[in-house]
Amino acid sequence: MPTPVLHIGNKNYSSWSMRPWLALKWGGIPFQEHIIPLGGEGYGRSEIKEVRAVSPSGRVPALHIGDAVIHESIAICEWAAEQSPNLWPADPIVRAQARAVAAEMHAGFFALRRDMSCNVRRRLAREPDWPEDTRKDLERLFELWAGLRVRFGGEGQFLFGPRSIADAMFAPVCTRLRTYAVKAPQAAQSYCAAVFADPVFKDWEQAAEAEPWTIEQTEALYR
Ligand SMILES: N[C@@H](CCC(=O)N[C@@H](CS)C(=O)NCC(=O)O)C(=O)O
Repeated sequence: MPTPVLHIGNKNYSSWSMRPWLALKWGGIPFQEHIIPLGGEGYGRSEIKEVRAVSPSGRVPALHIGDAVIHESIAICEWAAEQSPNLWPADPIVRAQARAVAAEMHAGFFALRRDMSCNVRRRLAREPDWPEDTRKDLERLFELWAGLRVRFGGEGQFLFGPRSIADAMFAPVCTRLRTYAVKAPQAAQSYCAAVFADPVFKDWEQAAEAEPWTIEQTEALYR
């Protein structure tokens, strides 16, 4: 197999890129990364020229394996799990439940995503007042995480014990809670602390902090 190339956005701003990047690294799958700085002409309309050149949807991430292109973060994570099955829990029913929460993240939490744009390195001093739908997303998130930790966490520190794709899907939500100074219950704080302590996550975070690019509309939020 040719070495896969993962095309991603800026590490500071692209939460969808972080997810498969973590999954590929956690799975020990060799790949090259290619960063396309987001922002500027066509951004927000899936019309960035450099992105369209590598991804049929005009969005990153996109994984190239030879001539094949896999877009959508969850599909790339699933491909990673085919190479490295321990990225999902071993038990089929538990695995289906892990897929359910990964899908819930991929297809949902719209208000949270709308109001808490990913900005890994930023820290607000004070939590903004969230609208009702965002508060509801946060309540669902905290209930979901706490329930998974109690039911499946066992000795491990992650949602299903060891790291899984479910954690890759939620890792950028942890950074959002940190960025926007969200007052989270203890269980959510401990879970995010485990994500932040993960060495692979730290590599992403350090690269995000070192990036030279800024996206003004994201930085302008809550100023
Ligand atoms: N459903 C897609 C979402 C991908 C997505 O929205 N990516 C953003 C960056 S985080 C993007 O490429 N935006 C470019 C644009 O808005 O023009 C996935 O899961 O991969």
